[in-house]
Amino acid sequence: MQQFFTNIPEIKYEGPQSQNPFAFKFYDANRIILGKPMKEHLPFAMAWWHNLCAEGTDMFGRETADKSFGCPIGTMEHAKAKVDAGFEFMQKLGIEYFCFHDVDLVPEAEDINETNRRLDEISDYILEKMDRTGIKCLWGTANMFSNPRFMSGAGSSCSAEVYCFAAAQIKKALELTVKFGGKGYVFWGGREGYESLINTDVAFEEQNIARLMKMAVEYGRKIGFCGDFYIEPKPKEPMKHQYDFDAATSIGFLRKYGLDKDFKLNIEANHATLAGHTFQHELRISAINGMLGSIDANQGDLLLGWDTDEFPFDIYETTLCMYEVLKAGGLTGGFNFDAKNRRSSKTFEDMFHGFILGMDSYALGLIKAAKLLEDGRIDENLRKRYADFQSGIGKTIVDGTADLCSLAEHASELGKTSQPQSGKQEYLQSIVNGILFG
Ligand code: XLS
Ligand code: CA
Ligand code: CA
Repeated sequence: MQQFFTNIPEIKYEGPQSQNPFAFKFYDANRIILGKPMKEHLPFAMAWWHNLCAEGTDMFGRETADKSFGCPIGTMEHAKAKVDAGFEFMQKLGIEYFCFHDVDLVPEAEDINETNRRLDEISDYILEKMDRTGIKCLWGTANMFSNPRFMSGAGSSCSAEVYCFAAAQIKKALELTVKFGGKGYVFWGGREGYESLINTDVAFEEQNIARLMKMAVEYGRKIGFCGDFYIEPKPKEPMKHQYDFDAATSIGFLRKYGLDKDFKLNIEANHATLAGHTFQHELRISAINGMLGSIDANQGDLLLGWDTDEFPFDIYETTLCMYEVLKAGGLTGGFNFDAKNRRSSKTFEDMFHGFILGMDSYALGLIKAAKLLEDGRIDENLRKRYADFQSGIGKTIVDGTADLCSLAEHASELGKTSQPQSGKQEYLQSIVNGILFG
């Protein structure tokens, strides 16, 4: 087996003072945080597409990074070299999971039967590597957005033939996910949206997407998939408007079509900010609805209106994310680095720097979030803020014994009310700063 990263050492923890570019400063896999090793709090995954396939192209320019791994791109030889490179990469970083789209693994052929044959061949090869290394699959998905046939959507397409191809890809991707023992299966509806309502039957498209998801659940359960299905919300890009706009919209859709028992959400940081929300908001909305499944751990650029998929480095964000995750009792999924190097970060070393940055940022976020919880002042403030509802008239509202008349009578007895107590936002923000930098 060929090795590709021979000049890069195994990445180990050396502590915050280390200046070694190939060492973790905060990610210490076996350090116990709140009774659990860091690596159990943070099941990290490598995204096949960004790390092994993306070569730095953008709308204005061709490849800057060489991901040929010594083989002609578009061949099965190259597909296998990517597997070798991927497993070597994950092992050097101590990453235990990967995520994939069907067409990340092999070059897509003209005929779907040939693509599927290639997928059988590569998945045997991947399975051998998984057995040998203990590396696991976090989730699989079908790419139903790159092929031109999906220009008007997949489950939302106006063509029944295209709908069949979407179904066929989901079927195969589910089979691969089961073959790899994947924990989850993702639906990211990149083309499930519209450009104009003038030519779009929204009601019909929504129903057809739900039908496809139902078929996926039925087939998945039949072939032994017992993990979670996920919707990954995103408001726009590539479509002007995508149906899975945000967590709240996706939860409403899942409940409307009775899919909420089989589905959870895969929340991506960059998609949250594109929707005009904070990452923390999307996590909280998912968590309070019992739908926080997995996370695509990246970061967007707030000055840009598109999906930049950067490696996360904002410690406020990772801290508040981990605060939500800890409060929710952890994830059933994991933290997939759906992140890519910048176009000018084009070397193999840069690939490692991206993951070291991301893993350290999440490790530091975890350490700080645990401190926020142990400190207790934020939780205490929350308890006090709503204490009005623990006794007296407030309690009758919560326990369901109040009605409009009893409440109106209370208001009338009061005549006028005083203002609610202070929200203390700045004080609480200074606690966060104290914990981050104290
Ligand atoms: C694109 C999405 C995509 C999904 C998987 O914006 O993030 O990469 O995670 O299809
Ligand atoms: Ca994603
Ligand atoms: Ca993204």
